Amino acid sequence: MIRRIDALEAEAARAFDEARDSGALEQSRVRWLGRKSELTQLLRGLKDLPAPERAAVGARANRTREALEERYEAARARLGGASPPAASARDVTLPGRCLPRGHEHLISQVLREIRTIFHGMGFSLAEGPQVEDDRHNFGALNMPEGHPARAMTDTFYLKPGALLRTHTSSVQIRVMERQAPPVRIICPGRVFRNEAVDATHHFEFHQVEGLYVDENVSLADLKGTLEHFLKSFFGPETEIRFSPSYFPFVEPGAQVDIRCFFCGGKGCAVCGPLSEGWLEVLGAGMVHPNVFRAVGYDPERWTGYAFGAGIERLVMLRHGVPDLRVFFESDVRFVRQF
Ligand code: FA5
Repeated sequence: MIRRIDALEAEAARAFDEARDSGALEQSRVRWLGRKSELTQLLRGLKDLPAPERAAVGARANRTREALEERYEAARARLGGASPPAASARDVTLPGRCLPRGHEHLISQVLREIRTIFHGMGFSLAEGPQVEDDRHNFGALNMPEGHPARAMTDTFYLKPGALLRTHTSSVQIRVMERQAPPVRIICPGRVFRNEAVDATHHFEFHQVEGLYVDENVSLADLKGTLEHFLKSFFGPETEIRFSPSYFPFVEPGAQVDIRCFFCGGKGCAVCGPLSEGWLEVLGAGMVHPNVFRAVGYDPERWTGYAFGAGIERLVMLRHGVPDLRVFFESDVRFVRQF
């Protein structure tokens, strides 16, 4: 075995000395000194040798290893190469690997922005359940059983008496039931309607509701609040128009339009030839006395306004998104743009 070690040392030393470049030297290092090299295997097998032989062979093999390591270092210095990297070495000069980062969806960003605008006007946040009962979605909002306005929205019923809320106005009722006036809240949230899906309609979308109840609240307060909101959201130059509309839970009721961004008011495919350059953005009005009665507020003493806006429609207008279906499709090419 000693003879074999001598032969191995001679062969390996020659290979290191004759290496022409660092690639060849590295190959020789792996072959003669690497983990699977004959010398390493031999050192590992020492434990199986009889004791007297083990000492002699071990001493010889270790000397050979040291000699070969020196020979290798000399060859490396001659070729001007770097040592092979240790298993744990890290090259700290390499550029870091970028991990993909997610971010808030545009709808969530806008909901946060809307909350901030209304917080600035003293509104606090209220939330309510998406699965509602008849009273909170319809009855207490002045739409008793059989009221024709119930047909204005197609409702998803889960079972008799349990439905997916069709608007966030249900949260007004829940808040007024548990809180005495004054009330000044916004309620953002998801709503559901059994509607055919197209570029401006979805069966699932977001609304933000607003409600202010106090003594002597007037239509002028409602106008001022909505003007401030719409100018903060769309920009200070935004032109706003109020016109009469009908919702059973307000009297008088109003529709609020803004001047079409796309055509500047001339009339186009977005605002439609009949809208003459105006785009409807929300519904609003003074809270109907029957709503106050339903929640135990005295309509002789308390007055209030309410409004409700569709979030996707607001976002479509501000960001020029022509089809609201993209908000629900989770296509990262769209999501990453905002
Ligand atoms: C309502 O839901 C009333 N609750 C709003 C309200 C609150 C009026 C308080 C008065 C006082 P309306 O059905 O018009 O109203 O819906 C409000 C907004 O939701 C619409 O202006 C529109 O922006 C949006 N919207 C309605 N249907 C859809 C739909 N299918 N897909 C996307 N957005 C919709």
